Amino acid sequence: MNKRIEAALNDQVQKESSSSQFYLAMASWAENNGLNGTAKFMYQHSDEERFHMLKLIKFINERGGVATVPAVEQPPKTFDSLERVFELLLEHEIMVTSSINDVVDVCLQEKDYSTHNFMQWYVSEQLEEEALARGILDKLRLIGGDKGGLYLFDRDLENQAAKATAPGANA
Ligand code: OFO
Repeated sequence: MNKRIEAALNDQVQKESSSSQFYLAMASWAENNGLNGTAKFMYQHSDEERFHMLKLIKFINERGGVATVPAVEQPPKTFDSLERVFELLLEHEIMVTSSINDVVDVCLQEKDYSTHNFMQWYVSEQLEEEALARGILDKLRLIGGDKGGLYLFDRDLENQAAKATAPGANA
């Protein structure tokens, strides 16, 4: 495998791993703050990020490169509010999108069209994740400080997480 491509993919492995840790910290915070639906949603999101990392590791190794398993990063222990959690999630996804774009750029520079093709899955995934985070944040801003609204919001996220894990659903 081309060394620049290998380095770019390994850098992405680290980003996905840190996303997984970040969302795990959010899940744990939500669980400790009575937001069980949000916690389920975040635990699931954390698992998805681990899957994104594994997919990259396997791709690198299958193509003759060497995947580097990154050190586990310490995410924040606490968050100021639920709105802040989703703001951070959106900011993080925007950063990940830009990093995916950088990998795609290296693929084009190195004329590695098969890795470019592989990366298209991540490009689409980022579009979905950013749209999801923006949608959730919009809802939270509408709710403001309304406790009843917040209760329904949390239940909504629980249903969303349950749907995503239902047999036949795309996790
Ligand atoms: Fe891996 O998609 Fe979010 O970060």
